[in-house]
Amino acid sequence: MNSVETLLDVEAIRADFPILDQAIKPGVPLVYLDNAASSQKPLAVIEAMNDYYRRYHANVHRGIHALSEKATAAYEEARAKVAAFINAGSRREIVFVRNATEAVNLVMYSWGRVNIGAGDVIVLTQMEHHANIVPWQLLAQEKGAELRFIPVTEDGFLDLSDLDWLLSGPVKLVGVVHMSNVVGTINPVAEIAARAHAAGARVLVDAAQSVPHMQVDVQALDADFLVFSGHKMCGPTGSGALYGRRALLETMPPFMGGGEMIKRVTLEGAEWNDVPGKFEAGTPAIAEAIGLGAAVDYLAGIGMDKIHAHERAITAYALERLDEVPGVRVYGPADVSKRGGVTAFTMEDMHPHDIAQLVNEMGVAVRAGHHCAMPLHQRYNLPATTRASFYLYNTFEEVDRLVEALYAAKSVFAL
Ligand code: C6P
Repeated sequence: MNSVETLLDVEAIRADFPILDQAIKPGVPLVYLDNAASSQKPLAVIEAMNDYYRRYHANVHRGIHALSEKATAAYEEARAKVAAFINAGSRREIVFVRNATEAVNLVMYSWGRVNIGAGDVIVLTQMEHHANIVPWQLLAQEKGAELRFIPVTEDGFLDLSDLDWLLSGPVKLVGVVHMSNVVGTINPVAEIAARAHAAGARVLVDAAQSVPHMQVDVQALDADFLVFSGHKMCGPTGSGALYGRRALLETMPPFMGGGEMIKRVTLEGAEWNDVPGKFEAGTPAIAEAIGLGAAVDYLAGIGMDKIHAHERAITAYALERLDEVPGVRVYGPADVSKRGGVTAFTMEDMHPHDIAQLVNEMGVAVRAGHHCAMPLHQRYNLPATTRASFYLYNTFEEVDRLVEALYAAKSVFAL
């Protein structure tokens, strides 16, 4: 066993995730390596949500009765936990949303429609997830704005050599993924943000793959907006957050209209609530926010630096073992200090979907496809890849199981 693995006490962590302790069929234990799509949930999160429904379910910010006050306190406490987790200046800078996708759309509809016009420029990267491309394509079509893309090098890094040109002219927004969900690259967001700000642009960071796996500090990154989903970080589906610099959130119009986002309504018009209430129209996902708060407690209790170090060690081991398998090509940086635990690969003469299906027979859950990053796959002339993605509860033995399953899949194809 590797020393970093012992540092984390993975066996104790696995005991917190009952779902991991199962066989997908008799004698075939589950090896869950699809964490970039969605992580599993510890008991602490499941119980926090259960507790809310069993003991104090009520609507928030509306009632003056005991249950509503308790639910409101728990909901707002969850917001404060999320704010502290990413070092936001205040809990008012955290807007609860359903997921990272909704957060990007909120920024696009609210901030983008006011601040981006005909001829303006939006700079994105070739490694963005569709969630940080399609909303901007919609806006560019509506407004007549221009989209520019920072290209990706063969080894999976952003090619910043033409950044000065890309940032020239009326650039209003730079959108960049912190950690790629395909090649795993951790991008130099602080450097890009500094250059974007010098060019007069705002910066939106897609942190859907970084916040769950490493310490993220919105102030150190100097992000104007940062988005992530709860379900990839041990929290429930239907939870997520938009971080927005308070001064920006204050000036932005609402995304949706309805209850709770107003201070006063007359038949003639309405006055908006303070942030973040202005962006949370209607009854929110209360149990999900409380679950996300419990996930933050769980991850912070273990320590993001330890989690990151563990994943780095597992990824280094996976890269080494995958390299032994004839015909396997792994995409992304070879240097594990520059990447996270997302490992996309191809195997000669085998379709990525066939690989995923065959390793599933041996209990190994991986994802195959374009992972909602088609432009990045086009960059490598690939229709799809197979992807193993690791988290705090994965072991070195599970990497061995993946490699054994790949050898078995190869032998099926050789028949
Ligand atoms: N990536 C994957 O398997 P949502 O679906 O809103 O929770 O997250 C969207 C998203 C945005 N940015 C990045 C970098 C992402 O990886 C994802 C989700 C999953 O890679 C599902 S496609």
